[in-house]
Parts: sequence; structure tokens; C-alpha cells
Amino acid sequence: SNETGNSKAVNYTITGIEPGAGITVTTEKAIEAYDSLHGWTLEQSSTAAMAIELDKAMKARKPIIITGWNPHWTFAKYPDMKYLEDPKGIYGGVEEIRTLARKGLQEDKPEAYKILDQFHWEVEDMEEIMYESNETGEDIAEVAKKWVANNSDKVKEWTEGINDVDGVKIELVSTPWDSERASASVLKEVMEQKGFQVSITPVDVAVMFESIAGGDGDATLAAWLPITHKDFYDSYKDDFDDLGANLEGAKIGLVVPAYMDIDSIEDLEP
Ligand code: PBE
Repeated sequence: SNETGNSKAVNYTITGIEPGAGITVTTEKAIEAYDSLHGWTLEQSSTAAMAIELDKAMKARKPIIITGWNPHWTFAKYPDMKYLEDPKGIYGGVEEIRTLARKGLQEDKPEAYKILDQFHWEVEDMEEIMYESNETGEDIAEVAKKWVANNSDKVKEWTEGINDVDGVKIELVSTPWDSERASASVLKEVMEQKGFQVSITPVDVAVMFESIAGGDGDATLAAWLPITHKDFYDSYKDDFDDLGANLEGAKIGLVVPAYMDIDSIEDLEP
């Protein structure tokens, strides 16, 4: 059948990203959970390497199965892609990206805590920055600065009721993906306009949670929940303040080009 053809053609391999990503952990769970993925391999390398593989496959109209997510510029560049249905719900439904702060931040740096708490934007905002950076080659930090200048209405909401400070230091701990570089860069710019000195430290997901829970970093804007970072979140959940979603409508899953004749993870063959 077609399905067998697809599975064989991709050599029973999912083209994945970094070993430390939440989506990598979740995909290992999917391989365990689905009979149709029995014996499959998740190839782990990097998001950049996956993007190259995807580009090659799309140009040749060959089958490929990737670990994919939104917000991500991939879907802007390749609108002809689809999530495979996940009847067991391993990848969850809609994800949100949450802000977490270290214990004590509210007392130590109340203005910072308040901005972090008030920061909330839309999928389209984040995608705008990622896509523009990807198209023009301009660094995300630079594109984010322009975004802040052009979106003073939103910035005003986040900074409402916040007094200027004089060089208060804030360390944002983040992950290396474009989505997280966009949010951290935007908030860095906004906070610096208020007088903060902001540093951004990109690390593995595990280190990010460790750092906030241990009080080394002040806050993160990069916690994908309830599924993607569930294991990390659960192991530290009493050791940080959860400030809630800064973005709603994220998603993770297995993604294929629309020209592939499959719709569900269960259409694959072991
Ligand atoms: N991602 C993008 C990350 C979080 C942000 C979905 C690749 C992950 O941990 O899987």
C-alpha cells in the first residue's frame, strides 16, 4: 500500500531536532505508544539540520516526517505541510508558552516581576519576527527591536504601572529556538527602555528549568506546556512561580508535506 511505501521511503525514520528538546522527549514517547511506530528511529541532530533535510525533500517532492511545531517560520515558508493526526493524544492539543520566575523575584525586583507578568502576545506577533529574520537574514534581536518600536500599543500594556529603574540586572534564561529568541529579544528591548540591564542566556530545556528552580536565572519566557516540557515542569513545580501564558495557540507534533498520502500517525507501518 501507499502507507508502506511512505514508511519504507523514509527508512522508518523521523527527522528530529536537538536531543534536549521537549519535542524529542515527546516523540520518544510516541514511538513507545504507537504500534505503527514500532521499531522506528528518531534521528536527532539540530533544528538547522532538520530544516535542510526538509528543504531537500520538499524540492524533490520526496516523503519526509519531521518533528514540527508552531509558532515556527517553517509553516510560513512551506504552507503545504500538515500535522499527522495523533489519536492517542501524545502530543496534546493546543500548547501555550508560559513565563516562569524564580522564587523571590517578586520581592527582590518587583518592577521586573510585574513586566514579566504583564507580557502577553499573539502567535502572529512572534511569527512576524521569526519570518522576517528568516527572509532577510537579519538577526532576530534586531528585528525584535524594530517590532518593539512599531508596536507601542502592546508595549504600553506590558509596561503599564511600571516605574523606571536604574540599571537593575535581569537574567532571562531561554532556549536556542527562534521562537524563544524572539520573545526574549522583545522583552529585553522593552525592559531596557525601562532602565533594566537584561542578559539572555540560551541553554538546554533541562538547564533552563534547573536554573530558574535553583534561583540562578531570574525568569524564562520559554516554558511550553502542558505537554512539551511536562517532565521538566513536574520535577521542579514547587520551586518557581508560574506567571501563566505569554502566548496561547502553540502546537507540536509529527509533520509531513501535504503531498504525502497519509493523515494519521496510525497510517504508518512498523
Ligand atoms: N520547540 C520549540 C521546543 C520548545 C520551543 C518546540 C522545538 C521544544 O522543547 O521542543
